[in-house]
Amino acid sequence: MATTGTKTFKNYIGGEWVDAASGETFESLSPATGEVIGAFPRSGKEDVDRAAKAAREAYEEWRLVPAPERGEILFRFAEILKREKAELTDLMTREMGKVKAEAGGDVQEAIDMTYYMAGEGRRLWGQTTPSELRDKFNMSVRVPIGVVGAITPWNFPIAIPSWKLAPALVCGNTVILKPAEDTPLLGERFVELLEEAGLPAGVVNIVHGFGEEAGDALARHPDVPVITFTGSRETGVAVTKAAADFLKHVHLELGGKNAIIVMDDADVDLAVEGIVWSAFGTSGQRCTAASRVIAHEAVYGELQKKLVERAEQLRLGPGWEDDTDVGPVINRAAIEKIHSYTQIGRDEGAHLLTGGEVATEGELEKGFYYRPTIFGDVDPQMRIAQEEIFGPTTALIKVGSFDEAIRAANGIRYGLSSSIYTRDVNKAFRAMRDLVTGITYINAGTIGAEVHLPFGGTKDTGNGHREAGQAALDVFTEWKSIYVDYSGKLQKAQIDNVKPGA
Ligand code: UN1
Repeated sequence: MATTGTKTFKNYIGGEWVDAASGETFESLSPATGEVIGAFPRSGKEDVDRAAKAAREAYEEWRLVPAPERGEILFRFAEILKREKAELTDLMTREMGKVKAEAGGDVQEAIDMTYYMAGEGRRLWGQTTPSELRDKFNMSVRVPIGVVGAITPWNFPIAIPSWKLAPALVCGNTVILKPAEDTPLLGERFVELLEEAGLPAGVVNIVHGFGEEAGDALARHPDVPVITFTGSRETGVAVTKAAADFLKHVHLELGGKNAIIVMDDADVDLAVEGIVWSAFGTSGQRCTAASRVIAHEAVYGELQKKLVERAEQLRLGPGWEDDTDVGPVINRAAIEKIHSYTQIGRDEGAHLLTGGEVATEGELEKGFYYRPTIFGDVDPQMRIAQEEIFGPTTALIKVGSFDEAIRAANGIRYGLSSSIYTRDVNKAFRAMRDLVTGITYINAGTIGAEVHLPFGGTKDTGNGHREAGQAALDVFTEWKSIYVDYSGKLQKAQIDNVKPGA
């Protein structure tokens, strides 16, 4: 890996690498070993002020750069990400902890998103439509908004910055990125590579630090009209409140409590594969993770047995080792939270089938490893079936019918992803219609979204916006309607074209 040790990194503001105004730093630790990855500026209001000034100034020129030219810079960035894929993948196994294949997938998602949005530079379609008056031309165009504040999480430390920055930039906005304090080096590499792709100074800026300090200052800054945030529901509410006094556009991507339904006619072995991948991939630290399995009573016993067998075969270890199936969780607080839910599940009377403990054998003791955990006989109302745990824990719920399965799946505050395993086409289509989530999978797990479709959820998962796909453009542009009157005379809409007496 290129950059480990106790090196001190900087913020990037207006094309300069600079320390935080406070001169203070914080450390990024590897969740796999506890080793120090680097030290990063602990930024606050003053740093955000500087970044906002730089981004605001750069905006006045960047918005005038033709969109295809902005797209070409993104295309170069995608090529650079491809070149750096192996290095970023390795770094991700160390700084964030996910296993190599998944870390490679995270980087690939950024490559895909960046190419997709590079192409958008030659689309960014608006509409033309007839006018109700003669000699008049009507159209609508997308216009950039200004400075975007992007507050990104640690669980997809390269992919999610790309989901936010690639569309924001191609649309003509400038950006201040505040990456998660658990993965600052990946955030800094992302911005360094964007700089290499040829973005003018001030178009992208990075301000490191904590949510309550740098993040809060960004959400409150009057010159940052758009905030895009991925993280917990609670922080999403705090961001919304901080931004409210300025009536900012706020895009939120929050929690999930995603369910996989397994019907009596399902291919159970296929479902087991999908559940293991969706519940324990990324150690369950995806918003889309399958933290609930709702199984028809006819297959519940078989499914439970096979799932427990599979979970117990999973090998815990550092993400960079080839035979690791499940990496560490992000930090000490995470392991404590996950373990507290094991106790909550027990106290609620759910049946702990496997896992439920911190793994400490050998080298694992140095990092934050939690055994894949499955609870059986879970009531849909229990806290372990309602609250987001964000760890390798899933809850098995037994139901007697399709309708009961849908009710249980929908009976939560979140609405991100859902899935059903069935070979009955009628049930599949009813599920597609009735599951109240932003994403639904048929005969696949709850994870694996592709970049050219909208990503996001209903209810408390967000506030109605979507990222990825064409939908992302709505977060980073405003519509402007333009009327061109070439009649040479005053024409009054709704009046001149209405016949007397009509
Ligand atoms: C997230 O969990 O925050 O569909 C994003 C998936 C990934 C993205 C997950 N492509 O699981």
